[in-house]
Amino acid sequence: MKFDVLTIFPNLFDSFKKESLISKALKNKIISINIIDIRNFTSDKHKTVDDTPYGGGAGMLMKIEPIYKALKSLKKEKDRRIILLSPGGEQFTQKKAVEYSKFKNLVFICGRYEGIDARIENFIDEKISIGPYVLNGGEVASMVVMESVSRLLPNFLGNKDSLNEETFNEKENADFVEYPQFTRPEIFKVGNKQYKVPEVLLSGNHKLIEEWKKKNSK
Ligand code: 6GU
Repeated sequence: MKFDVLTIFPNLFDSFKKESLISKALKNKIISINIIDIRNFTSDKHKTVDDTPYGGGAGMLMKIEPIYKALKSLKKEKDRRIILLSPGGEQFTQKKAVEYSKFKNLVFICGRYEGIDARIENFIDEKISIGPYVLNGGEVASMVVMESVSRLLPNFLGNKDSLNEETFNEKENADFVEYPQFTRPEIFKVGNKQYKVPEVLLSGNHKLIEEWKKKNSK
């Protein structure tokens, strides 16, 4: 899976790429993450990426040409989806993550300022929002989408079981169905309070444990 990310803040992705399972997946070539600085596709000496809206109104808009040129610079993959991250987009879900995981190449356009020149609509496949709230830009949202898609790819997770047992795999808006889990110590003390692990989980009785897990799954 190849991710291309068009952004004016390329450095935001540095630690995302360097840590944990994403860095491992990059090393193992299960994914690649290609960060494209939109500013490199401007043609004026000030490297202008924004301008005021026609007809007036608050704030600035991202200009269309640098984004278009950045898009044009990408190798045209056949199995590719061009996604604009925008608070006004369709809600991103686990079902959507599964759908995306079947592509070879996902291209993310990260909007900033008050938005992007609406003519961008002619050059994208879809608009996605990660939830009903407003972020400063699409960068964090693109990382959310990349992470949820990456972990669905074959060989991304070391332990296959942790994906199979997982709650809302393939299902949309499924309720959280995992049971509470505990690890050492058996008794966690804070002052004179004691927080104990449920007795049954220490019993070694697999039938009772399975029943407890089922009963305590939401
Ligand atoms: Cl994708 N972008 C912005 N700016 N805000 C958001 C969002 C995206 N998803 C939820 N809020």
